[in-house]
Amino acid sequence: RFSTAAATEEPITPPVQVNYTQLLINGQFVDSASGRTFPTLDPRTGEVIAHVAEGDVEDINRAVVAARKAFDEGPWPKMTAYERSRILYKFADLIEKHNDELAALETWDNGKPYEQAALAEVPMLARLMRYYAGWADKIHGLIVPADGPHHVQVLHEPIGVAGQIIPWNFPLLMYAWKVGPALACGNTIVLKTAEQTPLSALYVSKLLHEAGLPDGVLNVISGFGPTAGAALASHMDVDKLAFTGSTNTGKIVLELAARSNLKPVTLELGGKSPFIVMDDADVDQAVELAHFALFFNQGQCCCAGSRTFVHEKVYDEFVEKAKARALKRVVGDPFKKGVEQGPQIDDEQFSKVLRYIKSGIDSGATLVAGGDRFGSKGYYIQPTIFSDVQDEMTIAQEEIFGPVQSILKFKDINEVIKRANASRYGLAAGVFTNNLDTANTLARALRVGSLWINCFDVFDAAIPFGGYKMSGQGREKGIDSLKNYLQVKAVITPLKNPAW
Ligand code: TXE
Repeated sequence: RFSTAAATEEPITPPVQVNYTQLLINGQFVDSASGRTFPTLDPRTGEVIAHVAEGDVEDINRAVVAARKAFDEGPWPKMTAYERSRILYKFADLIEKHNDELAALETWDNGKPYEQAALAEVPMLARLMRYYAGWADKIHGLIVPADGPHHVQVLHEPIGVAGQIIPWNFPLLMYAWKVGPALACGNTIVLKTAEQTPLSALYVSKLLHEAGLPDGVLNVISGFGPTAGAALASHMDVDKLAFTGSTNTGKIVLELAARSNLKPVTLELGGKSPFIVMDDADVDQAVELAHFALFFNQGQCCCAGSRTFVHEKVYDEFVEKAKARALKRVVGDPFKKGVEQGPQIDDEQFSKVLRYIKSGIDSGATLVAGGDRFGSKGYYIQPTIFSDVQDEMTIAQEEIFGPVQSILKFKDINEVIKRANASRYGLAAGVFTNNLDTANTLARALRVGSLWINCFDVFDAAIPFGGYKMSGQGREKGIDSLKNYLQVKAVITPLKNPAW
């Protein structure tokens, strides 16, 4: 029904090979105990890229034994913090050296534009590792002035074996957000990657070992959620769990953690983030930023600005310009230069997004652009826009996780605050205004973990990220992320001669 910016061409051959497909346990690439494998697919075509070892309960057990040994017997937690820091710095250098191979693997397995992976995500991975390398030798406890004649030290110790479960939308960045702080604090790790994107974590973990990481410190298990993931979440010898994924699965892993050994859990879950355009906004700039806030990474961002609230005074102009921008969006083979949008990750997500588009149409929202698959092969979807979206519609309430922008109209700031906050999620929000009072009011009123004023998706290593409400528990990145991986021990000694 609508024209689109680019046609999908025959897929370009990725400039990289798949070298690692086995599980990484105790510093060695090994087959799964069952010998089973599963295919990982190219989202551009649905064709098999490689068969990958399928980890299950027994493999998680083997990996936890290795991580436990590396924690209890060392050398990792017992190395000097400076030595740990140097390994992480060296790792960052190797990431930079292998930037293009890592980016190509990421694009091949995930479908994201190669330029984005090569120019932004892999460099960010190296940056995150340097950030955490810098922390490794600056983590220390306190001496506290307690009442009475006691010398009181508070030690900050690594928590132990960390279980980490990551999703497929930013495989390498999710890896960095989890592995970086855990290693900087001296923990050992069993990481379960997403079944859709197992390849880049195996490759980059090989580099980490080249940088000097001792065996057993980081174990990487490819496999499925209800088997390998659940085994990790419920393992009695895992001391901490960190999870990024859907809110539903977050509830499951939290319950598994509680029912097993009550391991502390950090969760980074779904969102339905508002992006609020005020009436003083430069409409062209607001359209561009709102477009980026939603469509970036094929719309597969937990913090996507997926409820675009536009003030009634600029609403009609905004909708027209948003439509023009969406129709100009370049969709196609993500290895091709200039492509802004590749395919969705897999058939399941592709079908889910198309179902949401149908639900938008059925519920009476106005389809302004897109509305269908793009091309006839792979999991591409047309950049889609709905206007006249109402708060109670499913597309305004549930996480679509695809290239579907929902535009809602509002009249005044108090109304939009109430409506923006009327969500079970609270991950992020965007605000577009030149008025300082408006910006400050919204910054205080919105119940979200990240608020971007006149910008969006600014992800510095030092900025904490996480959610209010059902978007999660705890924070990743920044100084707050270290707390997830530290135990606090109070050591109290009587002072025999308190006068001194
Ligand atoms: O997520 P899951 P899926 C949202 C987004 C998406 C939806 C479903 O809305 O459409 O979730 O995606 C592992 N025990 N997000 O199905 O199931 C799984 O193997 C332990 C938002 O991919 O949450 C994978 O490694 N682990 C999100 C990870 O959990 C289990 C990013 C995420 O998968 C498990 C991705 C179980 N029972 C999807 N079941 C974000 N917050 O960025 C699954 N897993």
